[in-house]
Amino acid sequence: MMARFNSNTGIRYRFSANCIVLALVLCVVISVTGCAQAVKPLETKRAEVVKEYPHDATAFTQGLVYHDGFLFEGTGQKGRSLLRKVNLEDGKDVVPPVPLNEQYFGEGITILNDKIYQLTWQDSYCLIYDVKTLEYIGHFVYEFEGWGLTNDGKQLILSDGTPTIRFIDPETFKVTKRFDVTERRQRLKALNELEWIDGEIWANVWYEDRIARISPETGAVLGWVDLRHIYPQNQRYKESVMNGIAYDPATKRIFITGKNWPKLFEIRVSK
Ligand SMILES: [Ca+2]
Repeated sequence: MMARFNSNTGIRYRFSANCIVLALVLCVVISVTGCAQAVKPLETKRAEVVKEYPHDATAFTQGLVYHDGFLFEGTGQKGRSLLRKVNLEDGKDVVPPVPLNEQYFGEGITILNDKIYQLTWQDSYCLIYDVKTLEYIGHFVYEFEGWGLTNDGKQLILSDGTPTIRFIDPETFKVTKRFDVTERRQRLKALNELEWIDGEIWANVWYEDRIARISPETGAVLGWVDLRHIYPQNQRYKESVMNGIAYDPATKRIFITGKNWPKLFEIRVSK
């Protein structure tokens, strides 16, 4: 009896030991697989140039929008900031540009409900114009820096040069939602010009010729668009960075340009 009892106990011990080893192996496999997924980089799509257009090389582009067949552009620098309505084909002004007060440094623009909204960098004013006449019709004040601006058809969406994106009610001017943009849980710095493209927020990153595609629900980066090959660095000066995204939803054309770039590019990004 004793021998049989000991034998059974030995089998049980060996069986238990085998189970523990198997469980440890499974844990290691799952852990390694999980780590491999965690460090896998997000997809980067390379933009292809479809067509080139002239762009005013004196324009220090801070905001770019396509609306009703024309480009609208906001430019920066104190004493030189403008709001412009531009012909796509030749890059020339359709109407005389609207100068900002000399104390303002113009930033991002967007068009919502027939109004143009134009941020000023550290001046706390969002200027509002009639889209048909470009007449100034009012402003609202905000308590953060103004960099990029777009909208989702209901809310203004604003970047301030940090990872933070704010949604702002265009009637009450109150912040209704905010999040920090993250890539693999790391906060993304220096978000600049914005565009709403097919349910995503696209943001170019200051000093980097690349665009982050951002979830408007979570702030997570969904992927990247690489533009580094479009306007070589050795042909421009330090501040002449990519900074302008516009979208024509009717034809699904995407346009990009930058500060003092002599060209504006229609690009195609593979699905
Ligand atoms: Ca834009």
